Amino acid sequence: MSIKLTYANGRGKAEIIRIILAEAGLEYTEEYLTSKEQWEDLKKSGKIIYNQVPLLEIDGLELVQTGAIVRYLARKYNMYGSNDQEAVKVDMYYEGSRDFYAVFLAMVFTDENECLKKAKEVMVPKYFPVYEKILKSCTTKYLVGDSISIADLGLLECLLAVEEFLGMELIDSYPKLKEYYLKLKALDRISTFLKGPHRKKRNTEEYVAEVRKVLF
Ligand SMILES: N[C@@H](CCC(=O)N[C@@H](CS)C(=O)NCC(=O)O)C(=O)O
Repeated sequence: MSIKLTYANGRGKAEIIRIILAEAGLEYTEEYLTSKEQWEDLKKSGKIIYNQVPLLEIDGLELVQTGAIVRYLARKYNMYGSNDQEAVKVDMYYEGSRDFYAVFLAMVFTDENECLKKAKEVMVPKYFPVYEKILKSCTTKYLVGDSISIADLGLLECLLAVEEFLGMELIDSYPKLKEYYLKLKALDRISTFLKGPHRKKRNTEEYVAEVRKVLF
Protein backbone atom coordinates (compact mmCIF):
# COMPACT_ATOMS: atom_id res chain seq x y z
CA MET A 1 0.00 0.00 0.00
CA SER A 2 1.42 3.40 -0.93
CA ILE A 3 2.54 5.90 1.68
CA LYS A 4 2.04 9.65 1.30
CA LEU A 5 3.28 12.57 3.38
CA THR A 6 1.54 15.92 3.07
CA TYR A 7 3.28 19.07 4.30
CA ALA A 8 4.96 22.19 2.94
CA ASN A 9 8.11 21.79 0.84
CA GLY A 10 10.34 22.46 3.85
CA ARG A 11 11.64 20.75 6.97
CA GLY A 12 9.41 22.01 9.78
CA LYS A 13 7.59 19.39 11.79
CA ALA A 14 7.66 16.87 8.94
CA GLU A 15 11.42 16.43 8.71
CA ILE A 16 11.65 14.00 11.63
CA ILE A 17 9.00 11.87 9.92
CA ARG A 18 11.06 11.93 6.71
CA ILE A 19 14.18 10.88 8.64
CA ILE A 20 12.31 7.97 10.25
CA LEU A 21 10.75 6.88 6.96
CA ALA A 22 14.23 6.91 5.44
CA GLU A 23 15.75 4.78 8.18
CA ALA A 24 12.80 2.38 7.98
CA GLY A 25 13.60 2.00 4.28
CA LEU A 26 10.11 3.02 3.16
CA GLU A 27 9.25 4.47 -0.24
CA TYR A 28 6.72 7.28 -0.16
CA THR A 29 5.40 10.20 -2.11
CA GLU A 30 5.06 13.77 -0.89
CA GLU A 31 2.38 16.33 -1.55
CA TYR A 32 3.55 19.88 -0.93
CA LEU A 33 1.05 22.50 0.10
CA THR A 34 1.63 25.36 -2.27
CA SER A 35 -1.77 27.05 -2.66
CA LYS A 36 -4.57 28.24 -0.44
CA GLU A 37 -7.05 26.33 -2.55
CA GLN A 38 -5.20 23.06 -2.02
CA TRP A 39 -5.09 23.73 1.76
CA GLU A 40 -8.83 24.46 1.87
CA ASP A 41 -9.54 21.28 -0.13
CA LEU A 42 -7.40 19.25 2.26
CA LYS A 43 -9.29 20.65 5.25
CA LYS A 44 -12.60 19.82 3.57
CA SER A 45 -11.42 16.28 2.81
CA GLY A 46 -11.75 15.32 6.49
CA LYS A 47 -8.29 13.76 6.50
CA ILE A 48 -6.72 16.18 8.98
CA ILE A 49 -8.78 16.07 12.15
CA TYR A 50 -7.22 19.18 13.73
CA ASN A 51 -6.84 20.97 10.39
CA GLN A 52 -3.10 20.69 10.76
CA VAL A 53 -0.25 19.00 8.94
CA PRO A 54 1.93 16.91 8.74
CA LEU A 55 -0.44 14.23 7.47
CA LEU A 56 0.89 10.73 6.88
CA GLU A 57 -1.27 8.32 4.93
CA ILE A 58 -0.07 4.83 5.64
CA ASP A 59 -1.63 1.38 6.07
CA GLY A 60 -5.03 2.82 5.14
CA LEU A 61 -4.79 5.34 8.01
CA GLU A 62 -4.82 9.12 7.92
CA LEU A 63 -2.38 10.07 10.67
CA VAL A 64 -1.81 13.53 12.13
CA GLN A 65 0.06 14.80 15.20
CA THR A 66 3.79 14.44 14.65
CA GLY A 67 4.41 12.62 17.95
CA ALA A 68 1.71 10.05 17.17
CA ILE A 69 3.10 9.49 13.67
CA VAL A 70 6.66 9.14 14.98
CA ARG A 71 5.59 6.57 17.58
CA TYR A 72 3.46 4.61 15.13
CA LEU A 73 6.49 4.26 12.84
CA ALA A 74 8.80 3.57 15.77
CA ARG A 75 6.64 0.73 17.06
CA LYS A 76 6.07 -0.74 13.64
CA TYR A 77 9.66 -0.54 12.43
CA ASN A 78 11.42 -1.51 15.69
CA MET A 79 12.81 1.87 16.66
CA TYR A 80 11.30 1.97 20.12
CA GLY A 81 13.63 -0.19 22.24
CA SER A 82 13.07 -3.84 22.96
CA ASN A 83 11.11 -3.62 26.23
CA ASP A 84 9.19 -1.10 28.35
CA GLN A 85 12.32 0.08 30.19
CA GLU A 86 14.07 0.78 26.91
CA ALA A 87 10.94 2.37 25.44
CA VAL A 88 10.65 4.90 28.25
CA LYS A 89 14.34 5.80 27.83
CA VAL A 90 13.75 6.23 24.11
CA ASP A 91 10.87 8.56 24.98
CA MET A 92 12.95 10.60 27.45
CA TYR A 93 15.80 11.10 25.01
CA TYR A 94 13.47 11.69 22.06
CA GLU A 95 11.44 14.28 23.99
CA GLY A 96 14.67 16.01 25.03
CA SER A 97 15.60 16.26 21.38
CA ARG A 98 12.20 17.83 20.62
CA ASP A 99 12.70 20.47 23.31
CA PHE A 100 16.13 21.16 21.85
CA TYR A 101 14.95 21.21 18.22
CA ALA A 102 12.10 23.63 19.04
CA VAL A 103 14.57 26.50 18.76
CA PHE A 104 15.31 25.57 15.14
CA LEU A 105 11.63 25.07 14.33
CA ALA A 106 10.94 28.58 15.59
CA MET A 107 13.31 30.05 12.99
CA VAL A 108 10.61 29.97 10.33
CA PHE A 109 8.43 32.69 11.85
CA THR A 110 10.67 34.47 14.35
CA ASP A 111 13.99 36.25 14.20
CA GLU A 112 16.51 33.73 12.85
CA ASN A 113 19.50 35.35 14.56
CA GLU A 114 17.75 35.37 17.94
CA CYS A 115 16.96 31.66 17.55
CA LEU A 116 20.54 30.83 16.59
CA LYS A 117 21.87 32.86 19.52
CA LYS A 118 19.57 30.93 21.87
CA ALA A 119 20.56 27.63 20.24
CA LYS A 120 24.24 28.39 20.75
CA GLU A 121 24.16 30.01 24.17
CA VAL A 122 21.32 28.16 25.87
CA MET A 123 20.32 24.95 24.13
CA VAL A 124 23.69 23.48 23.15
CA PRO A 125 25.18 23.95 26.67
CA LYS A 126 21.99 22.53 28.20
CA TYR A 127 21.53 19.44 26.03
CA PHE A 128 24.92 18.40 24.63
CA PRO A 129 26.45 17.51 28.04
CA VAL A 130 23.42 15.35 28.77
CA TYR A 131 23.79 13.34 25.58
CA GLU A 132 27.59 13.22 25.96
CA LYS A 133 27.11 11.67 29.41
CA ILE A 134 24.56 9.14 28.14
CA LEU A 135 26.87 8.16 25.28
CA LYS A 136 29.81 7.73 27.66
CA SER A 137 27.87 5.00 29.44
CA CYS A 138 26.70 3.31 26.22
CA THR A 139 28.25 0.08 25.07
CA THR A 140 26.70 0.27 21.60
CA LYS A 141 26.66 3.07 19.04
CA TYR A 142 23.06 3.95 19.92
CA LEU A 143 21.49 5.89 22.79
CA VAL A 144 19.31 2.98 23.92
CA GLY A 145 19.96 -0.73 23.52
CA ASP A 146 21.67 -2.21 20.54
CA SER A 147 19.65 -0.82 17.66
CA ILE A 148 18.67 2.55 16.28
CA SER A 149 15.63 4.24 17.78
CA ILE A 150 13.68 7.45 17.38
CA ALA A 151 15.87 8.81 20.20
CA ASP A 152 18.86 8.61 17.85
CA LEU A 153 16.95 10.04 14.93
CA GLY A 154 15.59 12.93 17.00
CA LEU A 155 19.07 13.77 18.22
CA LEU A 156 20.43 13.39 14.69
CA GLU A 157 18.01 16.09 13.52
CA CYS A 158 19.38 18.43 16.21
CA LEU A 159 23.00 17.66 15.37
CA LEU A 160 22.41 18.24 11.67
CA ALA A 161 20.92 21.65 12.47
CA VAL A 162 23.78 22.57 14.82
CA GLU A 163 26.37 21.65 12.20
CA GLU A 164 24.52 23.49 9.43
CA PHE A 165 23.62 26.67 11.28
CA LEU A 166 26.27 27.00 13.97
CA GLY A 167 29.22 24.95 12.72
CA MET A 168 30.84 21.62 13.50
CA GLU A 169 33.19 23.23 16.02
CA LEU A 170 30.31 23.34 18.51
CA ILE A 171 30.10 19.56 18.32
CA ASP A 172 33.89 19.09 18.39
CA SER A 173 34.06 19.79 22.12
CA TYR A 174 31.89 16.73 22.85
CA PRO A 175 34.01 13.79 21.64
CA LYS A 176 31.50 10.99 22.22
CA LEU A 177 28.71 12.99 20.64
CA LYS A 178 30.89 13.83 17.67
CA GLU A 179 31.89 10.21 17.10
CA TYR A 180 28.25 9.14 17.46
CA TYR A 181 27.04 11.85 15.06
CA LEU A 182 29.56 10.96 12.38
CA LYS A 183 28.57 7.29 12.59
CA LEU A 184 24.85 8.06 12.41
CA LYS A 185 25.29 10.37 9.44
CA ALA A 186 27.27 7.70 7.63
CA LEU A 187 24.63 4.96 7.99
CA ASP A 188 23.62 3.84 4.49
CA ARG A 189 19.98 4.88 4.57
CA ILE A 190 20.66 8.12 6.40
CA SER A 191 23.50 9.21 4.11
CA THR A 192 21.36 8.39 1.05
CA PHE A 193 18.46 10.36 2.53
CA LEU A 194 20.65 13.38 3.27
CA LYS A 195 21.67 13.56 -0.39
CA GLY A 196 18.22 12.86 -1.79
CA PRO A 197 15.01 14.76 -2.62
CA HIS A 198 13.16 13.95 0.62
CA ARG A 199 15.75 15.92 2.65
CA LYS A 200 14.51 19.48 2.58
CA LYS A 201 16.65 22.57 2.27
CA ARG A 202 17.00 25.25 4.93
CA ASN A 203 14.25 27.87 4.86
CA THR A 204 14.40 30.54 2.21
CA GLU A 205 12.41 33.79 2.10
CA GLU A 206 10.34 32.27 -0.71
CA TYR A 207 9.51 29.21 1.40
CA VAL A 208 8.46 31.31 4.39
CA ALA A 209 6.29 33.49 2.14
CA GLU A 210 4.69 30.38 0.63
CA VAL A 211 3.86 28.89 4.04
CA ARG A 212 2.36 32.19 5.18
CA LYS A 213 0.29 32.43 2.00
CA VAL A 214 -1.04 28.89 2.23
CA LEU A 215 -1.68 28.45 5.94
CA PHE A 216 -2.70 31.90 7.08
N1 LIG B 1 0.81 19.24 17.40
C1 LIG B 1 0.78 19.22 15.96
C2 LIG B 1 0.94 20.64 15.45
C3 LIG B 1 0.94 20.67 13.94
C4 LIG B 1 0.99 22.09 13.41
O1 LIG B 1 0.99 23.10 14.16
N2 LIG B 1 1.06 22.19 12.10
C5 LIG B 1 1.07 23.47 11.44
C6 LIG B 1 2.09 23.47 10.32
S1 LIG B 1 3.71 23.25 10.95
C7 LIG B 1 -0.30 23.70 10.85
O2 LIG B 1 -0.87 22.81 10.24
N3 LIG B 1 -0.85 24.89 11.06
C8 LIG B 1 -2.12 25.24 10.55
C9 LIG B 1 -3.11 25.50 11.63
O3 LIG B 1 -2.87 25.17 12.80
O4 LIG B 1 -4.16 26.07 11.28
C10 LIG B 1 1.89 18.32 15.45
O5 LIG B 1 2.92 18.21 16.13
O6 LIG B 1 1.73 17.72 14.38
